[in-house]
Amino acid sequence: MKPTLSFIVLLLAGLHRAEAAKPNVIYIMADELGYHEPGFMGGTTIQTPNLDRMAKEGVVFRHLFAGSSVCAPTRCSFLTGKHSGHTSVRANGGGTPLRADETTIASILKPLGYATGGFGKWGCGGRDSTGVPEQHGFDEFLGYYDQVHAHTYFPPYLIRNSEEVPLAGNRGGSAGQTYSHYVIHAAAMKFIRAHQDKPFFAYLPYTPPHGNFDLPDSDAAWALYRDKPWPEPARRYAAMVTMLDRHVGEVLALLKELGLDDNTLVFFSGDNGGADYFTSAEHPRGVHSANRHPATGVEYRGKKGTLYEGGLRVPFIARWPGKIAPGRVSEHLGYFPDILPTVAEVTGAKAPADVDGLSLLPELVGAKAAGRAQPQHAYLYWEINQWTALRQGSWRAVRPKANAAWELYDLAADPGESKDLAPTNPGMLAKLTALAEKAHEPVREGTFTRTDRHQRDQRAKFGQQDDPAAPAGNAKGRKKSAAAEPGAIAK
Ligand SMILES: [Ca+2]
Repeated sequence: MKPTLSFIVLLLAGLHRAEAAKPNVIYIMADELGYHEPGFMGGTTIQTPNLDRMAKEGVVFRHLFAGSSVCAPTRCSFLTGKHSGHTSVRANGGGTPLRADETTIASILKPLGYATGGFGKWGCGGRDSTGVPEQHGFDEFLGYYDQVHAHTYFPPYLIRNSEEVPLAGNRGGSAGQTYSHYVIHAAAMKFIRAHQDKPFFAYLPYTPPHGNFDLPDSDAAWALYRDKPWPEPARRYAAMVTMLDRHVGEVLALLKELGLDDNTLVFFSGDNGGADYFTSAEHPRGVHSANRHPATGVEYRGKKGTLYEGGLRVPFIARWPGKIAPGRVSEHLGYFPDILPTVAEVTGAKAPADVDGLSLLPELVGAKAAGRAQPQHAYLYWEINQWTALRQGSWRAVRPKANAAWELYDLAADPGESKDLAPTNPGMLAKLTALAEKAHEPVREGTFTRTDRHQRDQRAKFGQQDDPAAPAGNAKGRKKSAAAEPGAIAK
């Protein structure tokens, strides 16, 4: 029997509905936000009303660790689902590339028809390398490919799919008229709106509050902190976090406006542990207390760049109305490599067999809805520069230098890693270090076909153009007239 036209129409309508039902995924990653800085994590100095509301509407993970303690390696771990003993980007120089053969969260979603957009700091391959986002599943990526480029919010240009997008009036450093983050956020909002009718993955690795600690005086958030009794960088930092919080609120409001709330899984997290910025005698862990709970005084040792707990703890929220029960706090132990398999399970995409992560779906929606219990990691592993660390349950082995002695901590009794148990528990230490040895593979980085454009992007931090007559930027000089937020916030 030949299928009738009406049957075919019905069939296509059904397929369309099935496709429309595929959930959207948005991942917002702040650059540097400390574990205890947002209000929902105990912070008291910075206002984060939108994140606090998002936390109440979703689940807060207290022990969902970063993939690494600095920008590029943690992004690579996130994107590929691998721990840092298996990743290709373990250096933090700026543009170290993914290999051409690597799979990312975006590239597993492409075959399912997802629109894929990235907006912010890439950090997994400079221009003309094998690591560029448009070769790794992204239809569109706007922002900074190289992290050094991202050290200014007033660069003469951003990059979109490896081509330069000029930003008017910018001279690098703090000098300019077009605040890059406004442009990046507006593009992210536009992407979500443009793809409201098909499934999309929006990856928002936003650059605030990473330094330069810089935002236009005209930003509404600045008025909240302008007169605080802190050094100016600490006030700017706080304002950048509140600005970021406002933009998260705008993303959530847009989902509501478009009727996508119930069909969109939204994550928010930091990218690496807090840096203990703005320390003083009065605030030895920094004005904003990234790694010390302001109320309880419980501290995590270390900070960004180290592999003590403080280098890896990030605030983490997942929100999916109707699927994730609101107001829950999860004690599950996981890390960035878990995101790729989670997104794969949620969307029906195929995760590569060699990822190190475990899907978080049962922990997100409950074992009953997921149809199985949450799998637990045999261990979590990190390495960066000379550091190595491995965690198994509450036990943690860490080695701060290649030739240093391993240290051993029981976090159940000693969350601040203050009592080294290596001398008294050599059996546990030997077990963990044997696992660490096995977890490490030699790094295999991607390659560049040419490096001139990548180097140009690094120079753009200072506003320098290839034209030697172009004005150089002044990292110190703030242009007071800078940048109203484009009314855009894209319609
Ligand atoms: Ca970072």
